[in-house]
Amino acid sequence: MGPIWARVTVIGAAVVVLAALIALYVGNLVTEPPTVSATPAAAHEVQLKLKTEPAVGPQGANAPWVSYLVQNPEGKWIHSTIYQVPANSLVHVTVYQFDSDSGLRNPFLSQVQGTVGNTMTVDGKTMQAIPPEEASHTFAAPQMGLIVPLRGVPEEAENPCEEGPCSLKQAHETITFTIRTGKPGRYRWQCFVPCAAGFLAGFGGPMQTIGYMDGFLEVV
Ligand SMILES: [Cu+2]
Repeated sequence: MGPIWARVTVIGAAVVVLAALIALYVGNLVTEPPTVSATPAAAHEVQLKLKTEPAVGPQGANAPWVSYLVQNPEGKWIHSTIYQVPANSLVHVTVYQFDSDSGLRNPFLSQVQGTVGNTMTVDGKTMQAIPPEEASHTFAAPQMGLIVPLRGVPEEAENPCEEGPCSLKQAHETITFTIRTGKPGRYRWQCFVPCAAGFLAGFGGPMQTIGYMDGFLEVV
């Protein structure tokens, strides 16, 4: 093989490797976690069980990142933030909150809005708001007018979970609320608490990555 062909071969190989790397990068950007269905409870009613963990651990690609998880109808916890729920139905949501507070910068978001009755329960007690500084995360879907602030586990709590999978035997807050879905569509939801430890202003990394602090409600 002459020197020109050797050069062409090297350049060709380099182009192939580069194209593969670009494909991998774009693939990672557009890859979504699996869609997890809520669990049927009654006619036009489903149960959606979520949890938040201060670090997702081996369940996620970024072990130190704060994350939501969802329980599938078989009772298994899945690292995803894309939930499928039926249209024109009641969705009974339970969130097991294992993370401590980061605080909300906008106190407006510490009021419950858009749930049935505009209330939630926190450890069995009905509430309409929490002190903004006690918020650990929010479950908010602006398109649906939904905001639910999640109270953090107190600093002094015994047996806190530091890395997932967190067990219900560890310190947590239990938050419940019900939402009424309307017409089918893909509704974005997200956390509004700057909870991304170690990122600029707390808004990088898990705060802008589907599968951690952002996701979709697939209303079908
Ligand atoms: Cu958060």
